[in-house]
Formats: sequence, structure tokens, C-alpha cells
Amino acid sequence: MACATCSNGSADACATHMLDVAEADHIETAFSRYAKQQPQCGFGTAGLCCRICLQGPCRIDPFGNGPQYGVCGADRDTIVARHLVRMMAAGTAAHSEHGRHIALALLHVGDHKLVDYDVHDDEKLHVVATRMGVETEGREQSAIVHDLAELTLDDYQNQDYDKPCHWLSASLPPPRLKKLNDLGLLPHNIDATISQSMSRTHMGCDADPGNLILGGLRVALADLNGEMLATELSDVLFGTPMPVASTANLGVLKRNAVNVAVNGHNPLLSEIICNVAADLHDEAVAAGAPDGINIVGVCCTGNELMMRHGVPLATNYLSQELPILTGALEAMVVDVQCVMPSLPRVAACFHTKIITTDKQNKITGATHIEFDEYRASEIAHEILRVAISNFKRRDQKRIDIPNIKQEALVGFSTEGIISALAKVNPQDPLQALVDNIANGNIQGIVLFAGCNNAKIKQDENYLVMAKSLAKRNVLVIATGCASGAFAKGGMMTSAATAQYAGEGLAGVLTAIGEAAGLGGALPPVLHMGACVDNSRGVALATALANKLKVDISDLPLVASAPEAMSEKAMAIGTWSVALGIPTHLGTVPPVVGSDTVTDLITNAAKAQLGGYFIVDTDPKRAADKLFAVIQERRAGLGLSTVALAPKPATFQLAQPRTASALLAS
Ligand code: NFS
Ligand code: SF4
Repeated sequence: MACATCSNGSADACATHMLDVAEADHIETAFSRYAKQQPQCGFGTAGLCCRICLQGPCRIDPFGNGPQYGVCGADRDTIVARHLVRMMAAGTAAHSEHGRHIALALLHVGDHKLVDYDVHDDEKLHVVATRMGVETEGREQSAIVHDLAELTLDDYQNQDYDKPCHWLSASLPPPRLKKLNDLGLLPHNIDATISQSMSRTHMGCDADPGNLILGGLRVALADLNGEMLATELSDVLFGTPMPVASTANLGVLKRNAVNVAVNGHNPLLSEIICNVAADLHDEAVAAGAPDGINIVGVCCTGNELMMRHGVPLATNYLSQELPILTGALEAMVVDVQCVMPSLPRVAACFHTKIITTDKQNKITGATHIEFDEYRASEIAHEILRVAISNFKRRDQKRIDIPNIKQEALVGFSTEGIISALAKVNPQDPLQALVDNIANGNIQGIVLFAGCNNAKIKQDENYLVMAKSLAKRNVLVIATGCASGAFAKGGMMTSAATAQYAGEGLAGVLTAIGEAAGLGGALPPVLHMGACVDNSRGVALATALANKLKVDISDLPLVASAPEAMSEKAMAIGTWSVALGIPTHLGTVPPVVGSDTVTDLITNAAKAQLGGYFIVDTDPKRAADKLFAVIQERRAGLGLSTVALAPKPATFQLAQPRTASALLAS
């Protein structure tokens, strides 16, 4: 039964149970706080409240009866556009700080200054370095690493406005690069582009909504650059994800182990915590936990660990407070982004320690143990010892771990997908995908990205939309909290393929899964990683576009953030549009107060870029719209547009080649 005070509730059975516990024990969660925020301000919802200077807040009357200009004279279009661009800039800053952190770590690995890190994927290092124009032939690994890191950091330093960032230039399909360059949308420097976005949206600066949105597109592409480098360099440092079995939902917590949740985004700390957990096994046993230490993930840190190592995922964004309510969580270790400031308050009702680790991200009431890559292993030991010593403070009577643990096959990086495809066509793995798109077995691809949002029943939009599209033979890939929703919702199993995929799609997924020795069909939803790994979706789209010698905007590819919440999601959605991808939002961004801005990000974007926003809060209708777009794109490529009677998926088996080598060729 859903609890009465938690507004929209959750489609996740564990979350639903824990919300009942929260209600019974009068513990506040995001779900109940959302209810207390009702009704939310209509001016803010429409984007018509401006707080950019101290003369404000200024409000524009949406119905035209009251004031139509702020004190400075800004109209609704200026106000909506400025705030939207600021959201994108903040999202870009978040991803790009994460990326900078990884790039600096890589630089220091190359310079032999970080003893706790190393290159775990030398092949990927070479592939990426070659793509970026770094000389690799006959050179020491550390020299390649150094140059790649320096080149990456130049994307934060270059001062030539007309020289685009290295990562985008080296990664996007040529026709898209040309289009973006012609429109002046390719950023030259991530930091400068963020700074310019803040500057042009300052009181008394850029007031032209069209020009502002162009600035927004440019900063959003800087976000993509930051995501790309964060993803690719993380693969170099920690390994490129390959298909791996894992589990999801609160049943991954163990009654007889010291349970430690890692929450946030950056893998630099969580990777080390995983590495050293085994060292402290005996200490955990001695503290009374016979099963030792159990590391579980939350949000995108969880996705990073799940993808690379099969570490179980406890939950996704909206339910991040709920693992504490099981009474069996010794510590939640957080780094950056999407971490609820309420965690210490909820933890105060239990024995759980909330440990913050980033010097720029502290929370009142948490224990702060500052992370430092130079002492990573030592700090990880210290954190785990706090958790171990906390085990004895558990109140055994309050332990309530829901017995739901969902199997999930994860790890479908672009290389992971290509390596599976290579089992059916080693010479040209993408051809297998192209053939089945062409013959209609696969109608198209949808990338589900983004968050949970308390405005929506948790996870529900993902499940409704993915089931609707998979039934119509659309291949689903997912990142971030979308991946969390699908993993918990049982959509990452072979059984889900039998249950939810249309006949054509099921045939292809079964043929590939069996050929790749994955113990059955590939799941109907492929887990591509964390939010920052939306860049993997771009890598797949680029590989397909280059193979077909078309632009991304020609592909039967759509994106959806049906529960979008964060500023990062606004940046991602915007670069997705800039790349030519029709992009659905299931929550309404604060733009409806301006017809001009709404038109710019829908109709004008479609005309100029091929990509555009589709805003629809009804998941069934949104799925229909995305399917219609896929049909439109198929028609554009001269492919069949009606779902043909699916043909059997035929592949010939042969010797595999490694995915990275195939991507390079
Ligand atoms: Ni993306 Fe990941 Fe989740 Fe949304 Fe937050 S955790 S970076 S922003 S809420 S997907
Ligand atoms: Fe008001 Fe203009 Fe200041 Fe915004 S920038 S708060 S509209 S005076």
C-alpha cells in the first residue's frame, strides 16, 4: 500500500515499503516534503520569476493582466531565456568539474604521482589517444597518458574562441561538426563557455532570447565535451565496462555484513573503496559481521561501480534516503551531485553515518572525511573503519531489509555492445545492427536518460515508456537514474526480453545474447552507465552515422528524460537537441511563460538542427510521439515504415575481435 503522505509514491516495491515505514515513524523523505511544497509557485513553474538582481524578484503576469516587464525592463522572453541558460551552465559546470577531476588524476598517474591509481585499460588508452591525435607509436604508456591528459586539460584552457574543444572535434560525425561550427555553437573552452554564460545572463547583458538560446546550445555542447572526457578517461583509469551480472534494489543490503553505500558521481573514491574492502574483511568479521563488508551503490556512483564491476545498486535518486530506513546501513559515503542534504537528518533517526568527502560539498550534520587522491587508499581504509565500528550501534529490532533483489545484466558501454555484436559479425559488428534496423526487426533506438523527479511516481514513466517502445521493436538504452529504474524494475534480464520485446527485437536480442555467450537473450534495456555516460550514447550514434555516412539527425534515434530533474539534465537535453536528436522531457521545464523560448527550443531548433524538445507529461502519449518520430526518420532513410512481419535474425558465427580494436578500425 502506498503511504498517504508521500504524494506520488513509487513504482518500486522496496521504496513503497520503506515509505510506509517512514510514515509510521514520522520520518520525512523527499516524497513527503514534496507534498508539503504544494502548491508550488506558478511564476517559478512558468519561468517568469527573475531573481538575477537585487531589484527583484520580479514577476511577469503570465496572463497579461499584471506587469509585463521587470524593474530593469526585461520581458518574459529575456527572463525565461536567461534562467534556462543559467541552468544549462550549472549542469555543464557539474559534469565538467567531474571531468576535470578525472583528467587531473590521469595527468598525475602519467607523472607517477598517484600510487593508488593506474591505467586499467591500455587498449582504450591507445584508441582514445589515437583518436585525439596523440602520438602512440613506440611510446611509453606514461608519456601517452601525460599527453592525453594535457590535451584534455587544454579544453579548459584554450583561449582561441574559434578553435573548438578537442574532444568534440575528435568525436562527432563530420556533417554534425560542420553544422555546429557553421552556427558558431562549438565551444572552445569549457570554463570560458560557462563563464560567458553567466556573464551574458547577468543583469543588463544579453536580452535577446534567440541569442541567449544560441549561448545555451554552446554551453550545453561544452557539457557534452566534459561528459565525453570524463567517461573515456574513467574507462582508461578503471576499465571499460563489459557485460556483467549484477543485482538491484534494497534487498542487496545484507543483514550479516557491514553495509556501506556509495552515493554521488565521481568514481575516483568509490573505486578505491571497492578495492580496499577486502583488506578489511577480517576487521568486519571481528566486529560481529560474519559476511564482512558489503558495498552497494546509489545514484550514478552506483551506476559506475555496477557497470564496471557488477557491484549491486541499492537504489536511484529519489529513494536515496530509504536505504537508511532499513536500519542496516552502517555508512553512506557521498561525493558530489544529487546528494540530498536531508541525509544526516534521516540518519539521525538510525545509527547510519553520513560521510561527506569533497571539500566543496559538505552537509551540516554529516561526518566529513576529506578525500585526497594522493592518499586515496589510506582515506578509504579510514572511511570503512568508521563503518565497521558503527556496526555494533545497529538496533537489531529495527532491521527491515525488503526481500527484493532484482537480477540485472549490465555493462553495455559502446564497446560492450560492439563486442557482443562482434560475436555475430566479427569483421563488421555494426553491420548486424544496421541490417536489423534496415529490415525492421529493430525500428530504432531510444536513449532514456536522466533523473527521478518527485513530481512523478518514481520510475513509472520509464517503465511505461520502455515497455511500450520495446513492444514496438525499439531498442532501449539507458543511463543514470533511468538505468536504476530499469534495473530495479526487472527490465535488464533475458526474461524481460521474452516478456516485453516485440518479436523482431526479441529475435535479434536472443541471437546476439546467445552468440555472445551471455546465457540467453540480451535484455530489452541496455545499461549504458551513469549520467555522464550519455556520451556513450553519442559514441554509438556517431558510429552508426559514420557507418551509414549520414548525420545523427538522420538516424531513427530519439532520447527521453521522462523524469528530468537536475540542471545537468537540462544541459544534456539541450546538447541532445543540438546533435539532431528529438528529445522528450516528461517534466515541464520552466519555459512555458515564454512562447518565444518555447518555439526556439522546439520548432526553430528542429529547422536549424534537426533535434528539438518534445514535452509531454503523459508517458503513453510520449512513447507514441517518439515512435512516430522514429517512423519519420526511417522514411527519411528510405526504410520501411510499417512494422513489417519480423524476419528471423540471421547471423553467422565467427571468431571475436576485441571491441576497442573494432571501434578503432
Ligand atoms: Ni544524472 Fe546522476 Fe540521477 Fe539525474 Fe542525478 S544521479 S548525473 S542528475 S538524478 S540521473
Ligand atoms: Fe528584475 Fe531585471 Fe533584476 Fe531580473 S534583472 S530581478 S527582471 S530588475
